[in-house]
Amino acid sequence: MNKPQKGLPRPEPRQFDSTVLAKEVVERLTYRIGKDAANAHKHDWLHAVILVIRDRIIDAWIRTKKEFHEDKGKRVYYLSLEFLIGRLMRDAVSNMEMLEQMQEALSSLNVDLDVVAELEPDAALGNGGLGRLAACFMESMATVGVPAYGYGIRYVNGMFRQEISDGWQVELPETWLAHGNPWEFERREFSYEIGFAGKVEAAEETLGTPAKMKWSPQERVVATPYDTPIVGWRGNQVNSLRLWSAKPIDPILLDQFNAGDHQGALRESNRAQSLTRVLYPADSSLAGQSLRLRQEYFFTSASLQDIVRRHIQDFGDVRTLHEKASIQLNDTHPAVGVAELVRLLVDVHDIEFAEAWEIARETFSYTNHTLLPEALESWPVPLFERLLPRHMQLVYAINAHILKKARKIEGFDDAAVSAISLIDENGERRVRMGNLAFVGSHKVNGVSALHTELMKQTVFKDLHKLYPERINNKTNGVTFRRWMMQCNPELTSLIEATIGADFKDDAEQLVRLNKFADDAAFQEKFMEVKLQKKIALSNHLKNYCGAKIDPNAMFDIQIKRIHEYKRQLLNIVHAVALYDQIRSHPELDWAPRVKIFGGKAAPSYHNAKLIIKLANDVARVINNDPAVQGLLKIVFVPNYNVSQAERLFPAADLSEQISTAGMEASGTGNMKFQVNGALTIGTLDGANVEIKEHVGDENIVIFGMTAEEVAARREQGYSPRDVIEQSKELKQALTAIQSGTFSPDDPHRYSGLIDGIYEHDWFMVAADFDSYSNAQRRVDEIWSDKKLWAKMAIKNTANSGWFSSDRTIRQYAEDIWKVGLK
Ligand code: 26V
Repeated sequence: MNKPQKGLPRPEPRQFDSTVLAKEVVERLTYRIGKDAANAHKHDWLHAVILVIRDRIIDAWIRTKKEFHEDKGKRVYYLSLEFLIGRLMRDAVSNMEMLEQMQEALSSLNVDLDVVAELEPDAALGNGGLGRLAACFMESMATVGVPAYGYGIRYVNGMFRQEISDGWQVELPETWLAHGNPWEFERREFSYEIGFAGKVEAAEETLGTPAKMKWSPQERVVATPYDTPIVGWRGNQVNSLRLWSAKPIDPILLDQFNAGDHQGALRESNRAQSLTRVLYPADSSLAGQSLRLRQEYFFTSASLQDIVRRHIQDFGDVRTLHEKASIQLNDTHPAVGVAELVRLLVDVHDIEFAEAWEIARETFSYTNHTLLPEALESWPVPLFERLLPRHMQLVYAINAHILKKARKIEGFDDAAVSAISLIDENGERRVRMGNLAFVGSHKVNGVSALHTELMKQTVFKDLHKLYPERINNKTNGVTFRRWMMQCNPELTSLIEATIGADFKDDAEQLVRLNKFADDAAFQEKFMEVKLQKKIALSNHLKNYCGAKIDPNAMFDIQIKRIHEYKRQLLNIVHAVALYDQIRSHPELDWAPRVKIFGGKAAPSYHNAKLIIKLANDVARVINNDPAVQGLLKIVFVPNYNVSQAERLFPAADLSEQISTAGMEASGTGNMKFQVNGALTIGTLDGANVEIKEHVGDENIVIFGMTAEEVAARREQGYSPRDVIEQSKELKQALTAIQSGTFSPDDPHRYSGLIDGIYEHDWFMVAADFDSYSNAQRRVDEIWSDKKLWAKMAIKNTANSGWFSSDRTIRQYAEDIWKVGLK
């Protein structure tokens, strides 16, 4: 429907009816792509459809920009090294409320929208949760009316494509730009120069302390932006995602080239371009790689130069930046921005350090996404100093400023001072990016209630003492447009038929479903939708990876990055134990289960890759054993990504959220399962705690140690060997894996992995095993009572509304950004 727009009337409102759309699609195909309908490939149709939608979005985009310009309000800048967007077409059509008309238009041309939609590559510019959260936030900011810009990197190769070869993960480059990207617009006129290395000298006038300086970089590249429009629900507002690409200053050094030094002439150009070539495919730990620091500084500097340029253009005086701009640092990846903004203010705009520091702190805020020590970024001082000599000076200046303040406070001993220092002096000296982000921000947030408390008690304990008002909680959320309305239109229609359409604008209206939880007719319809989605997934998996699964079995799904703390291993060991039990007691009434796994391992993470191999080895044995046919099946879905996720969440019965308590900052997959009516089996970790509070204790299956118990147990020193000796079920399963039952070709393949459990079991797989196994029995019992299962599933969907990223964004807007909503 063509909505009346407030503000500026459109000169010529575009029409949305299907005959007009069909005509436009053919027109784009002819004049933009140069094909006629008879010769068009499916890709050409996709392209033509995108161009038609894009034009309508552009109308709203231009209007939004104009409104921003006129209202002169505060803007939000979301700086993130990752945006894990997935496909954009369905999101755009559906948010523009053109889905049915476009489907009709295409079918009049004998083209199936679903078929062409499948051809769109995923924009996979992120690793996992942190990147996907940034994508959900971009959509929610456009929906709730936050005037926002996302800033990141336009990687040529995003997250690698995972193939499974003989059960092992193989990484292949993902070339999402191969067919061009119709969503982006290059904006060369907003290019900036970015410097690296070189020397720092006193500036001509050396006013202020510490003084203004002149940095002459040894190396320079150009950052050129590409803008993608991000359209909110009902097309109300369209924000920009601005992604930077690195280009050489001189595209070709012609003289050098003509003089015969072909390689030399191209070297500089290649060096520049390699900056934005590839996303780092790790989600924790980084062995001090300078290319990564270069990427971080490159995109942060470009973004800050752009923000400052826009501010001066609109408001004239850089001193009011903090009143008109709020910059959110998505983890520490853009934390060097704190020093960069101070540099721009002091060295370029002649502001005294003390004032520059105040402006910076008022402008920035920082979100922490992990407490894992290996994922907390820090850079060796020599590397930082060589690459960013001026920033190193400023880090020292900021540090002196902070430590001076701390030393004045009673009870702040040497240990506390050294904990808050921006420089880690234990061993090789390193710059602590978390501390830099913390001191350079007026607000620092965690991503679930538990995670926020743990931040106060652990990594930021002493900084929290110094700045007790700074840490705050903003529990994550997910966009219901993608994670319910687009990926599960069947459920969306059922809900609309039951409680009306209000939930589409306000997810919390879903609570009205609570009163249907006991209604037999509704239960039947709800489970019928679930079955349909399970049939759709089964059909898909058959084509996609040859897996044959029975839609009537319980779909028990764990999909997320592979990491030891997420404990896919616990799930696999449980599968082995279950396999053993079914074979020993074939007479019992087993609930048929399909355990589905999906996820990528960091290429350098040995144990994570071994866990993938183990899942595949165990699958091969179990799936080929007639003794458990129809009762237990294991599937590893290759190349788990946003598009696979959209098929998996709606089809899930059981959501596995089984991290070692205290280690998963929030989780967002847990929310996507809940929205789609899966029951959670989980530990009291991250946002699971809050999911439990919302659905009620009786509608979730919780097991295992709490974060506090895990900490205490680690403190005491724990003997996994004793635990294993006392659990027959666990011992048998571990012994089977260790002795080569699942790896006859290499019987010792898993010795190291299983030895790790016996020797230290850092992730508490053994300690939590019996509790997990009992919880799984409870799941089986619930499954056997179809009405109870349906009721619990409905309660999950009904109480998922609070986990909308619209709620999260409103909280950021109110408590952190202090920005009005439209
Ligand atoms: C760290 C590194 C360091 C090495 C290079 C690449 C790289 C990429 C990402 C990260 C940080 C990963 C942190 C992360 O993804 N945290 C997840 O954030 C989600 C959103 O807040 C949250 O739901 C998950 O629990 C949390 O693990």
